[in-house]
Amino acid sequence: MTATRSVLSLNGIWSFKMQAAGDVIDPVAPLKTTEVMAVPASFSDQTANPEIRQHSGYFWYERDFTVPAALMDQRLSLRFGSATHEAWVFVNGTEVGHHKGGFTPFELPINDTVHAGTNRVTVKISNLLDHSTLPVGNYTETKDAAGNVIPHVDENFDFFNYAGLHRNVNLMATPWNRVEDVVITPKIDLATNSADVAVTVKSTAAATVKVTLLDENEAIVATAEGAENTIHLDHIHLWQPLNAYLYQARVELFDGDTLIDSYTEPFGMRTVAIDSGKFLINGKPFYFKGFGKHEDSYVNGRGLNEAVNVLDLNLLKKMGANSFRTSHYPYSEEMMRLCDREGIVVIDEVPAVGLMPDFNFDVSSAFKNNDNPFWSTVQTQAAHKQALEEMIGRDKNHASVVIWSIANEPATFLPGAHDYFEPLFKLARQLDPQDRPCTYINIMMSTPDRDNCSDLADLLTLNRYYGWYIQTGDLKAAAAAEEAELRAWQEKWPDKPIMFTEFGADTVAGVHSAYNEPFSEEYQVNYYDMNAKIFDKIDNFVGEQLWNFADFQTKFGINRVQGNKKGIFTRSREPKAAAIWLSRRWNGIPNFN
Ligand code: BDP
Repeated sequence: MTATRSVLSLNGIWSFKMQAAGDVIDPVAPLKTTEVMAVPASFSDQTANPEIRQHSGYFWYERDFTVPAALMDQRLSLRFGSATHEAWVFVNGTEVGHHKGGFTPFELPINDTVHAGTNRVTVKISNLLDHSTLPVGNYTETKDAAGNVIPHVDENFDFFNYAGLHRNVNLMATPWNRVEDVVITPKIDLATNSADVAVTVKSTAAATVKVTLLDENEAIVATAEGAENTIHLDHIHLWQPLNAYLYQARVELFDGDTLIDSYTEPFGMRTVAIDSGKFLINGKPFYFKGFGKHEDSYVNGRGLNEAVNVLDLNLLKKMGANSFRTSHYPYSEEMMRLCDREGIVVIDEVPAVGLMPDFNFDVSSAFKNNDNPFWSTVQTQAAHKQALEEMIGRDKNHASVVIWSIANEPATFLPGAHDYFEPLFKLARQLDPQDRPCTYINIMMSTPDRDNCSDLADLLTLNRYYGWYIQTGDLKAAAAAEEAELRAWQEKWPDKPIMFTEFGADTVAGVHSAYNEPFSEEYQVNYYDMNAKIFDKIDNFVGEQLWNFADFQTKFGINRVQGNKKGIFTRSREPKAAAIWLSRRWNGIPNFN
């Protein structure tokens, strides 16, 4: 919402219908249903009907909305924070657009289909995934007695395939000639405490562009005119981890003296660099302490839950942590803005998860799997490019984002991985105006001798489960194997920083053991203690992001008891013993060393 823009929320209660086999649904007529669902949220955990929760296929959402007559001469659009995984949108029965990719926003113009007063929006959603989508799902079909196709998706990843209108839905009214994008790239000189801030304004029509930079007290620190500016600032305030400072760029379009459009974008000033095995933020070696997370909470599922976001960051800070990874997809815009504001350091990840032949917990089978033709058969390249464009396009100005993660645990130990990833790294680097480091999150089978892609990444971000999936319960053997591997990586790439982006042990809160038994709270504490002792011995080790912040929901399976229990908090955010142990460790480690 700005002086020239109106945003009206369409959140709330929508009508809902699961499309069962053989159902024909035509959005020309209102949806025939008595079911309702709250938006934003996953539908999955709002229903009491297991058939709806477990259904693979199509779902329909619908509601009425009012367009005030006063807005009718503006450009009207519907904006979805995300619709998971694919959506077709109809207004008063006419299709106004489509978007595929469940974790990034899209906006659809609707002037031709609305009138002042009451209108109807209908959204058809698909939760189907296959070997051409991100995330990657295993798609199969069967037929019912009447010959109708029944699709089935088996997640090729370890989190429940939540779906629905997960983030805010808004009706937006903007001027026809408007600001389309703002790119803010501060070039900072730490020695003189000054910056040249490049501000590029993309607008839909020629207009006089005015840019005003404001400090945190909303005092004007600079003004400029033109669509491309580099504004010099002295005496800058740096955005620091856990000590954020945010400026604002107010961008205005004028026709003569008349204001046509305005938009305000917050931004922070900080540098990110890699040098001799260190990860530097504002020129100083930063140590990542934090988590792999999920957007996952009771009832809301993967839906936006701002109260949970605030609590999670408060718990994170209380523990002495400073960072997290948006495993395994871009999180809500609201969370990204909150991280900017709270000074939380973020590794931003595309939904490229499941890029491996088949997801199972038998690590040893994959070690034998050396000639699997996975990379010559998978068809995700186009979706992967789109996901990078949309994530970096959305998040490029966030000071909190310091690394782009181009995939989680792809099978980089198989031949063909390098050819698949090389163009994606190139694209990410072209897309990012701030030249942030890029990485992929390395799976434990991709050891230094077997991995095919580590030359592409600016740093080594490893997921390792010594003492859990291998050497289960034997922390002594785990420690030896883990240390040997870390030393091998350091020898292979002496100038690349190394961090763990996952390590963890499933732990059922309340289970105790005098014998250090896996699944007990004692084992989780001892597991982290073992890891910490190794980390502290490795020179280029720049961070520990454990798996996972909290217990989270997964698909059904014999390895999961109502979800993944590697949280150091339960799903309702109560601390397990490891949270107390880790908060002692982390509160004793400075953010910079
Ligand atoms: C890794 C995945 C993560 C899983 C975790 C686990 O990156 O999504 O949840 O291991 O097994 O394979 O707990």
